[in-house]
Amino acid sequence: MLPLLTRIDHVGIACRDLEKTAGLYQATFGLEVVSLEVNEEQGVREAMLQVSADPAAAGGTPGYVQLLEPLGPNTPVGKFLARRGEGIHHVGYGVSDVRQALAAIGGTGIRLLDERPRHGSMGASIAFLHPADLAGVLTELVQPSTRG
Ligand code: V0V
Ligand code: CO
Repeated sequence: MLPLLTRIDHVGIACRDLEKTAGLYQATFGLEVVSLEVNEEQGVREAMLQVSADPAAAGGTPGYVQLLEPLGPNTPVGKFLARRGEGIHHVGYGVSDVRQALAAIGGTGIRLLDERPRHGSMGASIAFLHPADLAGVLTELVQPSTRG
């Protein structure tokens, strides 16, 4: 079987205060915010902090820390914060074709939270897999944007 996952794209971290937490990660690790977006469909305000300053050194594509602040209590991240507090919310893996990956993974019986791709950070196409079927980890597939 071909490896479907090409790389670790990001670690998603639920936080209560996006600016404060981004400042903490910047002060502690020197990470820079490279993208700041509101995603209404996902109910979040999110920041991507690039982990490698030199993508070439990381094999061409950097990884990210994604900080997630909920847009309200009745959103995935809002519910997570209420139930568990701040912490790791999901892991995002790179895939070369998210539709193909969904079809292949769906065929194994793992529950797909998205039957078709959604709009993700920085123009990516994303889809989520159910945490209860993957050792308690909410898992995201990320097909990065091909636009510059
Ligand atoms: C909830 N649960 C989780 C979890 N969230 N387990 C592991 N990781 C998480 N992040 C567990 C929770 O502890 C309960 O387990 C159970 O699921 C039901 O909890 P709930 O609060 O009632 O939650 P649900 O069922 O309403 O929704 C949970 C799911 C939902 C995972 C289905 O959050 C979802 O569809 N998430 C996908 C979308 C998303 O998360 N978007 C935000 C990131 P027990 O206690 O019953 O055992 S957006 C993003 O990453 C973007 C835009 C990007 O990267 O570009
Ligand atoms: Co994500």
